[in-house]
Amino acid sequence: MGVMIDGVFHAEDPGPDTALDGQFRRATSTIRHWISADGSTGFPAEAGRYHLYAAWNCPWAHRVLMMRVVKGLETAIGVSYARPRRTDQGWVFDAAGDHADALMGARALHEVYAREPDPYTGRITVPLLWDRIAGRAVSNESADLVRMLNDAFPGPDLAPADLRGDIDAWNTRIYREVNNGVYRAGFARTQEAYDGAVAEVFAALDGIEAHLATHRYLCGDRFTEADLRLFPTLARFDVAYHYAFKCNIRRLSDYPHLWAFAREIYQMPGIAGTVAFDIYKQGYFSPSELRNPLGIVPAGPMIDWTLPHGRG
Ligand SMILES: N[C@@H](CCC(=O)N[C@@H](CS)C(=O)NCC(=O)O)C(=O)O
Repeated sequence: MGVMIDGVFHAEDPGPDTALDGQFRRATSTIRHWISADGSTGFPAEAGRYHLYAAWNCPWAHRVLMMRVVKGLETAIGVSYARPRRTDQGWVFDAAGDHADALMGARALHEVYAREPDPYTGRITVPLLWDRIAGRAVSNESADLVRMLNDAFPGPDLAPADLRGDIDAWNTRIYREVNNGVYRAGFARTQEAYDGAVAEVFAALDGIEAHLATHRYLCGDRFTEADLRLFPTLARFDVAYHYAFKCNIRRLSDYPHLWAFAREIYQMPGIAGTVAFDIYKQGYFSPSELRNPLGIVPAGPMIDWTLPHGRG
C-alpha cells in the first residue's frame, strides 16, 4: 500500500503494523494541528476553507463525516471520497464522478500528502483535513478532527464540559477494545493474538449492552461524542467484521440494546447519508493474500437498519 518518506511516495508495501508477537499495532498520526473558533491556533473556523479526504469504508473517516453532519457543515467543508479498494498507489481517485478529487484533481492521496510544506513521512491515511488557504494539512488524526470540529464550529455540542471526563474515559476504552479491537482481531497473525483480541471485543460489547439496558446513551441522557465514536464500528459489524475479521462470537443484531442504539443513531438526521454498507463489503473483502485472496464479496447479510428502534 506504500509509504511516504520525506515527501516522496514509495509504492513498496512497508509491511503490516504487526510485531513479532503477531499483534496488530496501529501507527500514530503525525499531522496534528488544530482549528479554533478564534483562529488563535493559526487555523480559524471558516466556512469554505477546509476540505476533507475520506473513504466511505474507513471507520476513522466515518466519525469525522458524522461530526460534519451533526454540526451542519456539509456545505462549509467539502469532501473527496477515495475509491473503496486501495491499490499499490494506496488510496486512489477516479478522474471524474463520485470518487474523484474535486479539490486538486489528484489521482492518488499520496499526491495530496506530497504537497505538505513540511515533507511528510508516514503512512498515507484517511481521514486528512486540508486547509485550502494555508495550502497544508491540518490533521490526519480522526480523534482530533472530531473534537476540533465539535469545539471550533457552532452547532450542537457533543462534548459538553460537565461530561468530558466521562466521554474521554469511554473513548479510550472503546478505541482500544472496540474500534481498534476489531482490527486487532482481523489483522492478528497468530491464534493467540486473535484469541486475545476477539475476547476483548466481545467482553466490551457485552459490557456496553448491559450499560445500555439502564442508560439511554453511554454518558446518560445525552447523545455525545462517545456514542458517535462507537457507531462506525457498529455500522460495519455484521456486514464486515463478523465475517472478514472473524469477530463472530455474536452479531450486533444479537444484542437487543446495542442493536436498537445503533439503529437510533442511524436514523438521526443525516447519519444514514454517511453510511454505505455495500462499499464496506467492497473494502473489507478487498483482495488480500492473508484474508481474502480472490477478493470475492459475499452477498449477505440482509439487515434492515430502518426498523423502528423503539427507544425513548
Ligand atoms: N489514526 C488514524 C488512523 C487512520 C487509518 O488507519 N486509516 C486507514 C483506513 S481505515 C488508512 O488510511 N490506512 C492506510 C495505510 O495504513 O496505509 C486516524 O484515526 O485518523
